Amino acid sequence: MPPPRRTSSRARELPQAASAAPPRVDSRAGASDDGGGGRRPIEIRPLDNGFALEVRGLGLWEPVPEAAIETLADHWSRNGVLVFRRQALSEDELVAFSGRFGELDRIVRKDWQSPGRPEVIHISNLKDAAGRSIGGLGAGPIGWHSDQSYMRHPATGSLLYMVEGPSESGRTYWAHLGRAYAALSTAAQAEAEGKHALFDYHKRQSTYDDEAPMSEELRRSTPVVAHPLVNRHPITGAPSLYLDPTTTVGIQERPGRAGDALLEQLARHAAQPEFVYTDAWRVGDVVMWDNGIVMHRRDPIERARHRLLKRTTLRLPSERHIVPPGVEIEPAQSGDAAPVEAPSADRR
Ligand SMILES: O=C(O)CCC(=O)C(=O)O
Ligand SMILES: [Fe+2]
Repeated sequence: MPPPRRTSSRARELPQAASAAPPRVDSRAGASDDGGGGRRPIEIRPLDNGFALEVRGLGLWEPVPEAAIETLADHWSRNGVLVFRRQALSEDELVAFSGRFGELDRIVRKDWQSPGRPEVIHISNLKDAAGRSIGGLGAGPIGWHSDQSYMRHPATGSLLYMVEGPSESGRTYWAHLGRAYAALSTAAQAEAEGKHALFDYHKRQSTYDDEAPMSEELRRSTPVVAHPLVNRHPITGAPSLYLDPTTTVGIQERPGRAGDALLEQLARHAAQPEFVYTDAWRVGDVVMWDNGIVMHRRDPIERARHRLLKRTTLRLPSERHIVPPGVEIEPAQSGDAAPVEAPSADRR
């Protein structure tokens, strides 16, 4: 396959809503109580690199008017990442806000779940008095991935709320895969089209800090699945790659090295700075992202710094978001998978 074009100019030219940022949106469609009986307008503005949008003027702890939710849902679906600052949320409030955008997913990693709300997981490097992690993902780096890509029916909406943590380390990065696709050469686009990547949670789990070896139960409930490498946005029709180098183990139509090479090339292309949004975390940040059109990664967390984020996971509606359709792959096709059973539940 010819090398992907390194320029991002094409991404900027394309009038595709899923890969182009709005110039500046000042939405008065929804507003929240200003505490004095009045209404504050919400303001939505593009952040660095255009696709991530910062939303100002909403306190997510209070009921957000339906018109504002509709505006946010539309921007989320088209752009992939929404950022809110200086929030202060109970777990009930985090769950209530998240649930306005899709059905909450209850993950089965009991060791990551909040003792108070099973729909919330803790992402943390903290340990309890017995030396056990209070959440998932430890302190190490996490490579580029897409949450739940290894599920046949992935719950593609993720919300992270920063309760406590450093700004100097543990940065998270989101790469827009619609923009990355748009900047590929025509030949590279044709090469990716019609292919299916194979996703294996076993590969991803082995990269985590602070994790026991995979249990038989976990192995059985996460058979290798295949998803299209290119999906189209249900509203705009804009094509987007579906990539997760931490989890993919090949391409169904290109067994062996050839498939691996194509995946590596696409992942390298998509991780170029022009497709990536990052920001230093601040306490009170809420970031919501759509795993159907972005992938993300995290830097390691500095030693001796405490970090706690709270996460919810959503089944985003496929009428509004790309939800990659998956099929389970028999062990013989994927090489090393354990006996296949229908996935009983979802993970991260
Ligand atoms: O710790 C982070 O910043 C990101 C963790 C992550 O990948 C996730 O919550 O899906
Ligand atoms: Fe993640």
